[in-house]
Amino acid sequence: MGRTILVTGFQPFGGERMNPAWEAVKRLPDAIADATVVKAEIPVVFGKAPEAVEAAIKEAQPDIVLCIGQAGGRAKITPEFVAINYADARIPDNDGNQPIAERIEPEGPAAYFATLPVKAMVQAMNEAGIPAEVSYTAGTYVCNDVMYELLHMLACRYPGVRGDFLHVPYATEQAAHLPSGTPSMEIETMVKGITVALEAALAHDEDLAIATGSTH
Ligand code: PCA
Repeated sequence: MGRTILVTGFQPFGGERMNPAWEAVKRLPDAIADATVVKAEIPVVFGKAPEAVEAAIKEAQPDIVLCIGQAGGRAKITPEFVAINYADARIPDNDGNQPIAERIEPEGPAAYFATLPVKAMVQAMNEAGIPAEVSYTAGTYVCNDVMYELLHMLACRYPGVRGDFLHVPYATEQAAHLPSGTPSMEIETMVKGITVALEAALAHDEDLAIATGSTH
């Protein structure tokens, strides 16, 4: 039997009319390599977003889960290496919640590392001509909340399912209304990058030992 990949994308937030994450996710093919791709749009709300991810996991029974969000200001597609047990919101979420300096899971570990092969994913994207790099911070807003809770639920309740979070830049359309020099990417380039990254995730149970780290 073929495998299943669950990919989620966020709704718009922060005054934007679109979220490039969901725009890219909804354009993904319905199959990648041997895997069926299941897509879900999730709210930009602390707590509710990971609940929506878990509901989609129960329904789709995936082998791999990749959640995707917008990181305005980043120039590349960035698979996230680590999620931290900490919520610190600069702006309210879409339900008006604004946690400040809070633990996500009071009894949970300080951090979880991605269980998808982030280095292999970045290498595959770069070889396909798509700007990508590993990120070592998913921030402290709803995306980190989703990544932390995803990896927590996979570790506690869904053994064998691998997961990660990936950030995409602003879409070109968004940058048209933003200050000069704001980095952006075409949605179609994101679609290609996410597809190649998922092919790499399917192909590698273990990550590659290649130098994708930083000098700072
Ligand atoms: N990006 C935000 C939340 C939703 C999204 O797409 C973040 O990086 O936390």
